[in-house]
Amino acid sequence: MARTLLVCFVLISLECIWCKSSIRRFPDGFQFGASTAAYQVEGGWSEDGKGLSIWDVATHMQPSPIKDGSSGDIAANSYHLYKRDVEIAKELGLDFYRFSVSWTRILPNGLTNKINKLGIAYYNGLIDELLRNNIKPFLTIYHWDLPYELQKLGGWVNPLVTEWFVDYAKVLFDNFGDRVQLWVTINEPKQICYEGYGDVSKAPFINATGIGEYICAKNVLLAHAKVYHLYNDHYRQLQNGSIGISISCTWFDPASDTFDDQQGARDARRFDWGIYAHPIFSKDGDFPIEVKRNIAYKSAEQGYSKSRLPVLSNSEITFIRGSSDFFGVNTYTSKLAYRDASLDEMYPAPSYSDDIGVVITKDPSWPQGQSNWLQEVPWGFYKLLMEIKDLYENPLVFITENGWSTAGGLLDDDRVRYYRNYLTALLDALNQGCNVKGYTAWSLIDNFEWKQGYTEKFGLYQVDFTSPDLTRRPRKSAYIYKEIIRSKQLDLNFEPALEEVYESPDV
Ligand code: GBH
Repeated sequence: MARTLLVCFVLISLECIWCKSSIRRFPDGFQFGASTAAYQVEGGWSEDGKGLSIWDVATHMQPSPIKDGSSGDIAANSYHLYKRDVEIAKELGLDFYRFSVSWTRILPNGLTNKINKLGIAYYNGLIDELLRNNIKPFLTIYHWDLPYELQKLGGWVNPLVTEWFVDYAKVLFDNFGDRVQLWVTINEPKQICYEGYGDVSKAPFINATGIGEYICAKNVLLAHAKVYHLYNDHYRQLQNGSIGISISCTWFDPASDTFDDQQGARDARRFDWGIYAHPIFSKDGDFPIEVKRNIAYKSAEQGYSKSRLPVLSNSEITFIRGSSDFFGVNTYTSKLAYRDASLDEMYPAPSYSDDIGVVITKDPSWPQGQSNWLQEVPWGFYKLLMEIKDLYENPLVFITENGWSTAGGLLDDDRVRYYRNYLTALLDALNQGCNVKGYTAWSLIDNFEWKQGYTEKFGLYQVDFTSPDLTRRPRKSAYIYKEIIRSKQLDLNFEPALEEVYESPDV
């Protein structure tokens, strides 16, 4: 009897190990894609009537704020090579390609007094080429390249930005909505608001933490919701698409299981992505209670007559709540968080970090990417998806970005490992009932990595930035991803023929 039980146990565990670690399937209808963003790949920065964006201005500043002094002036030259990009998407077998539109290619001054026909023509070319190849265009309206003319007026901290954004979006719906059925309004509010207005890690480098990122947050949410309602009220019936927002989500895990650290990690998650997700996806709307509480408390302590976090009125709460057909999750990594009694001296006040009130660390055992901030923590991805399910009544989720950086080279085994482990975590979440309908790799090709210039590579395809034709070549990870998409399953033993990867020596 004991022996029979033992045999049964061994067989069951073996099967579990097999089903968990060897081959697992994605559900029917699950969609795979890859992503880029206009400023990071297009180049053609002043061609055919395009106006200046804040990144054109930032990369031409002296001294340069960019690590390698580079710019997106040419980038991967997708403005001229988009047909090759679509060919790559086809080679990979993608269901969709997520790209963004450059606001100033369409509206050179940011406003609608002048619509640039050549800008419209470029995206028509890209969209039509995708459709000819049976690849769905997934269009991001705003991925960080604000018109410089609008920045002069304050950009995302001027409440009028919601109107500027709506006017711009309308031009896109009018011109592309007959063929585009997947839309993201805004890519990564936190990176726009905190990194651009609170800090100096993204243009326009405003450095007004504790105030700037919160004013921006309210305006971004209202701008997003206005565009959602515009689509909903005036375009959806005819064009029949879906429209959502992409929010960058880091998983913060408590550094210990004390109550304080658990609460601290939760506060960190609410400040990182809850501040944007809660108003849209929670049942009650509004900013998360943890965020409102912390900022109000600190503001009072610091002598402000009211909270530095702007209030959302009841009508604004209602207007924003539910304004998304899906939750676009951009996620790359996780961190550890703990409370520390000596925090008072640690961060300047007021500041975003002081408002959260935690210390952020990482586990040294986590594999490290080429980007400082990027560690591979697949179980953090799983926990993130489970929390989104629990907090927001299991919303429809698209993973709109996920990926790994290297220093370069075609044989990218660590990227392969990252994708496999993150997709395994995704399958685990699907098994727990998470409503994830699609997955997007960042990135289709190597590109301009913002302040890091070309020193960090995220591409499934390598771009040779020294060759005049910006040659694109598949990395090993491209062959692995292609097989995952073809078979709709994750086979951890699949190895592409190395001759295929290695036509010539690695670079
Ligand atoms: C995305 O940003 C962008 O959409 C894309 O343009 C960019 O090229 C790509 O990722 C790669 O960077 O763990 O607390 O230290 C992602 C921005 C910046 C979000 C780092 C997570 C880590 C914060 N990420 N951040 S923390």
